[in-house]
Amino acid sequence: MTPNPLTRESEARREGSCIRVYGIPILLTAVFCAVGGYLAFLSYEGSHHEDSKSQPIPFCSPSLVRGEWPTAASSSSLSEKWTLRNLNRSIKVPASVPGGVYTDLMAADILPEGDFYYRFNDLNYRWVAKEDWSYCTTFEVDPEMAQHQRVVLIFDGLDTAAEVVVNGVVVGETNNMFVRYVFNVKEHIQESNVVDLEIRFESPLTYSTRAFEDQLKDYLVPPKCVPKDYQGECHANHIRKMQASFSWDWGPAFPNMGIWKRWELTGFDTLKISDILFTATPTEELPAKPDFSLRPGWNVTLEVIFDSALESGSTEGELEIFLGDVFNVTTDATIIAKDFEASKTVTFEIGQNLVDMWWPNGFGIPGCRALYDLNVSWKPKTESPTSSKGVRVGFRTVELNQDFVDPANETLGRHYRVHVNNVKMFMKGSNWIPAHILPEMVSEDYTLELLQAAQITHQNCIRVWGGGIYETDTFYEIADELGLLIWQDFMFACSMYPVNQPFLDSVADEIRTQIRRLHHHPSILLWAANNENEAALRGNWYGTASNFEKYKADYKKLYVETVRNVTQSLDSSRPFVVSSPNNGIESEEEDHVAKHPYSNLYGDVHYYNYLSDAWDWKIYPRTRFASEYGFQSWPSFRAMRNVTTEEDWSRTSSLSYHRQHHPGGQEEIALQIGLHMHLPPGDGTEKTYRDYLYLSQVHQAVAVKTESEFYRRGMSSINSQGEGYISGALYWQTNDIWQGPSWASLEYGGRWKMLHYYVKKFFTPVLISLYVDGDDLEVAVINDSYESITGMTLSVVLYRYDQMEPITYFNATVDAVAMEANVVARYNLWDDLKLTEHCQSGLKDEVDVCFVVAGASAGSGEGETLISTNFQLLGKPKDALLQKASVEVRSVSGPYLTTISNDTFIITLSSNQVALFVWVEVDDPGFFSDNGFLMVTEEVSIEFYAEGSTTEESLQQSIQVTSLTDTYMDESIARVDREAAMERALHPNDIRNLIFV
Ligand code: BMA
Repeated sequence: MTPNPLTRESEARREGSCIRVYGIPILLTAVFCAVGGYLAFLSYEGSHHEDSKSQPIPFCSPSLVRGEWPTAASSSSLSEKWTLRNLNRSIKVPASVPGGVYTDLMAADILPEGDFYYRFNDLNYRWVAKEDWSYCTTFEVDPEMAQHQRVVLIFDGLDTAAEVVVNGVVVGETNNMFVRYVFNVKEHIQESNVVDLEIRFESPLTYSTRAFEDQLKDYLVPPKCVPKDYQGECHANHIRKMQASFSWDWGPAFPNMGIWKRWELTGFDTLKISDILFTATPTEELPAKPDFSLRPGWNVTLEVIFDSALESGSTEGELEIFLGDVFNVTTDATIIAKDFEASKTVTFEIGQNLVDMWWPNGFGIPGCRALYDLNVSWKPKTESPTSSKGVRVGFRTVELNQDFVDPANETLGRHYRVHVNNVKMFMKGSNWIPAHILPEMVSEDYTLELLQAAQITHQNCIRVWGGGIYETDTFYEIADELGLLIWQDFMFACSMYPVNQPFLDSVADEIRTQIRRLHHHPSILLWAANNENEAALRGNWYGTASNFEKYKADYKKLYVETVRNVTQSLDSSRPFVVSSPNNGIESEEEDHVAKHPYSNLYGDVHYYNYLSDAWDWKIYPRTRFASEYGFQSWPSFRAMRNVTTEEDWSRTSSLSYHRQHHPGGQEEIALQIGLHMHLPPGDGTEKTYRDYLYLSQVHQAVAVKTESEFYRRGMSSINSQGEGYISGALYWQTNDIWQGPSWASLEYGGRWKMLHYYVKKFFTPVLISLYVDGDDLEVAVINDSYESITGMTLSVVLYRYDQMEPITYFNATVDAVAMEANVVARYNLWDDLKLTEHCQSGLKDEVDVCFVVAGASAGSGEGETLISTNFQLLGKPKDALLQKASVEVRSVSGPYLTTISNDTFIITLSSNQVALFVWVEVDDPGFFSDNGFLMVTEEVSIEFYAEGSTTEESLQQSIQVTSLTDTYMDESIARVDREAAMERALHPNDIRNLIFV
């Protein structure tokens, strides 16, 4: 029988997630060695019981308990009540701390139009950001508090421009959301043990406008404003605040204010540990091929940072250090303070065979991420209280290798390749933006859900992009646990920035705060000073060319002399790059503003091209590292209907244009849909609106698949110009900030877009990738693991769109060579696949009659394992000989227990025709084993992993299935015909018309 790779894939995937006896999945207990409470909901491929039996995990650290670490020698117990009021006191409501103005006003029913994201509420609620707001509380402190040598108010984060007032006296001012502020309040506490604390926030719009105007008296620091499509606010670059809070091309403006992080009033007499910086260097050279059982020795350097009670001078005591149950030491320490801060460096060696190495996702022992509790206590010689802090650390090295690709010919450029534990690896991942425009709205569970969705889809690297926030501690703890390497931008994006001294000082404080806080996380791969500002300067995005030298000097002052210097003074263990995109060493050699920041031969590239055919691999650059690329789509109808009314349900509605912040975005989506499929009219019916949302996701999924596979295919070779050795593909963007069109693969709320299902397939460790080059269908095998697979069976099957039986197929025996991408088979469309013979239908081109699916498997008989499947359309679906398919739900059964979800359901679909991009949706939160797939058999079963508990009935009630021909207006359109499509109403802005003529 002709093999059917697509059907076999879904069965194989089921095998991977649970074991079945007579079709009933059995609950399997996941074994993790270093997971805290976060991983309760999901486990992943390779983590089930069988694996853990066959691969015991003797070396991993014991399960670690996430806990509250005692942070203060003596702190008041504050159960205070807060009030929020505006300047003229017309509004006075209870407030939450930590929190923000918007959420407090919402909780107090002051925002009557409902949800922040409902329809035009971003505009309706803008008034909030234009006012000044005060947070006030009154509380009593223990009279003993005032007896301490030093009494301080510590704010981990105030957003943003504020005065801190204690008992009517201003004790400090803030203007940087990312700085930890410490204010001395001893004398105020001494006067009274009843404390009136008030934080007076100035509107960030007022603050940044004033800063912009002050700056303008000297010279303009552009841009003057965001594009008007953003529906945003101007001058975010003049305030150290989440840059996207003034709007971005995927998000709304909610310029928040508030006490957004933890605060405390605390007193102490000697030292209080604030941060622990952790560096581990192996005592032996690590092998270039991974050995997951290797347990080398490590030289450890700890830098313990203290708040000091003394402004200057020395304090005697002991430092006690515990590294899990692996190592402990107590050492006498003399600690010298300066400006009420102190630090102490301690070094020690961990012998061989004591700790496991930390590896990124896809490497290491499955299900095991080796993390260790590190606890440091300060015990002063005097009677004063001790101070302790704990962090969780991992043992690993990171490097960004930039060797010449050919030392004999330096003109061919340099690598830009990540090595972890001396092992080179391909970075597969995406770019993270804030998960909500109001940080206080993001729960730990939601962060976990999003990052798990990245891990499940084989991602090993997430770039925290520079226009958002330095993420929460929880975010990085989860990344440590999931093995997601974090490319950490500093928060500067798409702008020029001021360089007056107070601004630079504040930036230096910011960098210090963040590096001290984040340094110990093994997940953090590198620091990058800004997003796209080298490219902006070189490319004159903001009209800086006429004064280039001035802006360049400013650029260097900020990112090189300030950000880089502070970073490197605190962290020599990680790579630092000045910008992304950037040419790395080459940019440095070109005095930090390279002639060609987008060079394919150096560093990383951001590549966006919305006007060419996005499904054509030939348009993509053979860069060293694609750190940003992508296409927009809309989220699901389920997401949109939560925040819209019927009148908005058209791609041409004012709401659709209001949400589309990317200039020309609507036209670009329409163009790309129109290039490949039939663009539905913007006629205001629910059906055409839903079709449009669906088609935008099909476009995006196939486009990003095409581009990502192209990058992976280029991992191990270069062309004669030196292009190739591609070492990373981080698509833009992981997650959404609200319900609107964006590049995200996960929509707001966590539901997977079609792209996310494709990510799981195109980032699979061993991938077969098909592409057409001239008259040849090429089959490449990409293996980014260190295990070769020899003797795989490759099946390439030719189908016609108008019948389910395959036409012909080819089998070949191929190898997946470790860490290589190779073309393993080539089939001429005419001589081998014989399109002329097999693919005739009236006047249709052969490529519109047939398409190809392929699969590769290893082993045979019972032991056969499916490695990867894929498909390649030869023409455009809009011209294809597709027959109207009725894809129906044959059955829903469950719940079953699997390692992925306690509520797993099996959904069986049937179809009477070949169906493209079969898309299954339910109301219940969760995700499917596969979605957006091609159906070439009459029946296909997939699994649904519910997030909460649900029932067959509930799923059956809401389940909906769409395939491509459902979006065709009537059956006849399946045969068409550009004319008919064009006649349908189009928004005047749709440039797809231009493309067709
Ligand atoms: C890149 C990013 C973001 C932007 C995205 C999509 O430039 O750095 O600034 O949102 O492209 O336009």
